Amino acid sequence: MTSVKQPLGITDVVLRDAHQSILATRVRLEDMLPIAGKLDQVGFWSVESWGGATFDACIRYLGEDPWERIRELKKAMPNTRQQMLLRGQNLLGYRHYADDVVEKFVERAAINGVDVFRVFDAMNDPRNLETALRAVKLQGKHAQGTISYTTSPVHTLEMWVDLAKQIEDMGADSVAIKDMAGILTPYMAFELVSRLKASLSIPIHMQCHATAGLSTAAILKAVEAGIDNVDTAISSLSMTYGHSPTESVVAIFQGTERDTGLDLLLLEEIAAYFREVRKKYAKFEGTLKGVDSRILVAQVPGGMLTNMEGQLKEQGALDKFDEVLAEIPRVREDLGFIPLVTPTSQIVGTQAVINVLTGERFKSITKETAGILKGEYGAAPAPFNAELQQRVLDGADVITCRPADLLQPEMEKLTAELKRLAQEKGIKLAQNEIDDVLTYALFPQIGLKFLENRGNASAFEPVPTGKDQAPRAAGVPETYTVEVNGKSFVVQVNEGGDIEGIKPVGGGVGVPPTAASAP
Ligand code: PYR
Repeated sequence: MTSVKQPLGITDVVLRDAHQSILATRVRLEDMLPIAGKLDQVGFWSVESWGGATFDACIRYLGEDPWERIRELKKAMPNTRQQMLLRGQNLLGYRHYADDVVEKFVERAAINGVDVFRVFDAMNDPRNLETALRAVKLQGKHAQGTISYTTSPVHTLEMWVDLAKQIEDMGADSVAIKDMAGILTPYMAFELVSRLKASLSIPIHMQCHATAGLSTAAILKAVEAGIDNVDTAISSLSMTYGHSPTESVVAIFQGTERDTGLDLLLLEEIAAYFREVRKKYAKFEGTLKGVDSRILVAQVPGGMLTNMEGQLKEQGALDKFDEVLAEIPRVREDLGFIPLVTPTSQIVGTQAVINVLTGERFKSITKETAGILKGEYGAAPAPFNAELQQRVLDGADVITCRPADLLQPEMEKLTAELKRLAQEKGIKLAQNEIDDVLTYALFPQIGLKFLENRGNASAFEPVPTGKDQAPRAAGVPETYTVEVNGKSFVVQVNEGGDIEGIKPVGGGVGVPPTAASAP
């Protein structure tokens, strides 16, 4: 152990990254508020409750106003820092926005309730963090700059330390190591944290995904190296695509000099609550049961594997999965060994699928892949494939400045545009119109659709009940109730689709089991 003696700080991510990773970002505010009071009593360093994909999911699927969500959560947890994940100049979207949008977004997020901003860039280009970090400092909130951890022949400990120092020099209050693929090995975590602690004077935070089975061991070694805070998720919404369980990490350090001081009994009450909530969202569960060891070889985030499986299934090309898996690292190399995290994970994954399905590498190049090669997303850790770059540039100059320097201010134009559209379409804007303008700025199409339908639940996904398409355990027969000539019968159908039995309802047979009883 090093000389760091203060309790290990815990950021619980149950309200954001845990359900983003495990339940397709579908958990609704109505399932968060009943437990917020207990979460507020725990004494977490922070609770991650906003940002990442939740904003998009709120307006696209849930019909929930994301601004309302953070206001309500802040109100319900007055004693706990509310934390968000911000994609640097990409904010919560998939392209770079002008600086005035970034500044206004951070200001409104802070006013609505965000206390800690974890800011990352998918290229690890520190210039893409500058505006957001400065805006957070201006609001007097905690600015956490991020290293998006990855491995490649060009990534060295020196490179990470250098990036972290640049982040510190920008005025960040702390640095986070973000291990989105879950590939940070425990001994590398020890080395990395030791070097960062020796070189930086601001606190170090770490987030590891559990997908490859390394996360809890990485936390242990990071703590031995003196890390200040780590992310975990309440046990009933942890592991697989998510994170190490909060209670396990609390138990590991109980009685040591890094004891978190958190109450396991209180945490168990919270875990029991989310155990039930999880059942309601069962239809959004991924297929992974334990550990996905393919990640250790392919070095890609687990979520990306499931997305690709889906894409290939839709194309009737699931048999090409291994080829795509082999193609991803090659595309990544052509694109300068960029980390794989939103939006680069989607860009590289889609290009790899296209390369395999067309039978010729880069026969067709997506607009986004071309954008990376043109420098629209910033600098990569290594040079791009020169031949490919020349092809997409077609005589134009590559962008070498901070990409957002080329973007004109957008807020004024977007505000006028939304006001005109609101009048035309009869949209009632929020009391703080600027929040609606930002929703529209980030997502012009689905944002506008959301504003048009706000308050009309039928325009969005129905609230899950847990009884809808819940996955059925192997070997458990499905039951249906059918009516024949005014009489109800329970019909049991086995996995092969054959009828196993028919019983009349009533007459001592009992109420038929529902799909919710299947685990
Ligand atoms: C996001 O950008 O949504 C991540 O969770 C990385």
